[in-house]
Amino acid sequence: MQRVIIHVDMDYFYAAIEEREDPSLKGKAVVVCMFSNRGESGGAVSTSNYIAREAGIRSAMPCKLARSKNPDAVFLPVRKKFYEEVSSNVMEILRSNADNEDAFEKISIDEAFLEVTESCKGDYSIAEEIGMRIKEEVRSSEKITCSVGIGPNKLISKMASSYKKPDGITVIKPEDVTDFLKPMPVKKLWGIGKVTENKLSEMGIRTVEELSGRDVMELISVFGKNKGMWLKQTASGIDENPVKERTATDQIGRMASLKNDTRNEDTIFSLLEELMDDVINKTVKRKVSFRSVTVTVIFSNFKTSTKSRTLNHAVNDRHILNENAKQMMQRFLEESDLNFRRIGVRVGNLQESTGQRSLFDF
Ligand code: TTP
Ligand code: CA
Repeated sequence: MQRVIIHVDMDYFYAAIEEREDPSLKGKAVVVCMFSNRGESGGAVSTSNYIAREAGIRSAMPCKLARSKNPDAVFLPVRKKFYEEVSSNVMEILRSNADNEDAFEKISIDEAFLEVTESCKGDYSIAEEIGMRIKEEVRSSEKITCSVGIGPNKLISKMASSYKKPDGITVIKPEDVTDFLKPMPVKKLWGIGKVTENKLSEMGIRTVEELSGRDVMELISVFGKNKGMWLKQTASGIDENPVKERTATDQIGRMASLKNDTRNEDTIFSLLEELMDDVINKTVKRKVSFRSVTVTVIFSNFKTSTKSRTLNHAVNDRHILNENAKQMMQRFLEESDLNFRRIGVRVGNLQESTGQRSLFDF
């Protein structure tokens, strides 16, 4: 039987929760801000409601700039812990609508996939009823709205949920996939970033239809084998990845702001050391090894960039973490002349340590 997958994305999530908590915000522009440790003058927009978006306020924009775009907007500080509680209530509702416990995959604080192939026996009208039921359950339990996408795989359901927002539901049956994708600009394809978009544009490819019409060998010659094949498949609406739980505990990370924006290597590396110590201590406490190392930098203009490495095998080794994280941080310093604002390091692909000793044990 062909799979049927639902993707759910909460609408303007943090701001929607704030609206719910304070009915006097209704009808006003609401902006939720991540204020930095430098108080209200710093910080970036986490999200805003749709009224605020009309004024051009967007996620990741400096709060100062947002304020200049709509001085009447209400600015509120992020209450992450609280949103996480709402998120876990929502996730429970979503999980309970999946075929079984394992047919569920949370992908962020406000998004998840669930497979309903068995519950709807491949029938899209039943799948749509499940989608409507989810919307109703979330609305009555949490008093907020979500947008739902339904399709034959994760790629299509994810793109369908953002097709009509807020409070939308979009059903794309297998026979409608091609028409759904064809006119879209390639940047709308899930997984295509700015760099790929630009490269494709240089090749004269702007729409998904244009991309799917290209020979796979041509794409491979530009993007390499894996990416070239992935692009061809994605443009054809093919995605065979299973819906599979990726627990948030699959990663351990820490992030912190530098006291001032800086490019001073000593300052940056000494904060990195501190973060790495914390991370490695947590892995020891949890008795896990890691196979990937990721370093994140948020630059003074709020641009965020990450670099990742996958190791040959899982280790719990402070020196290996040190070496990889420092090399990636060095690359960031070489590649950009912006000041650094915030840095982070995390390890992932965690596995239970099997008792073998690592350098760290000595
Ligand atoms: P999104 O789903 O990207 O955005 P949203 O739910 O606010 O709005 P939409 O209706 O368009 O889906 O992100 C979910 C939450 O994650 C968002 O409410 C706040 C947080 N977030 C940040 O803190 N910083 C960011 O840069 C982004 C994009 C999101
Ligand atoms: Ca959302």
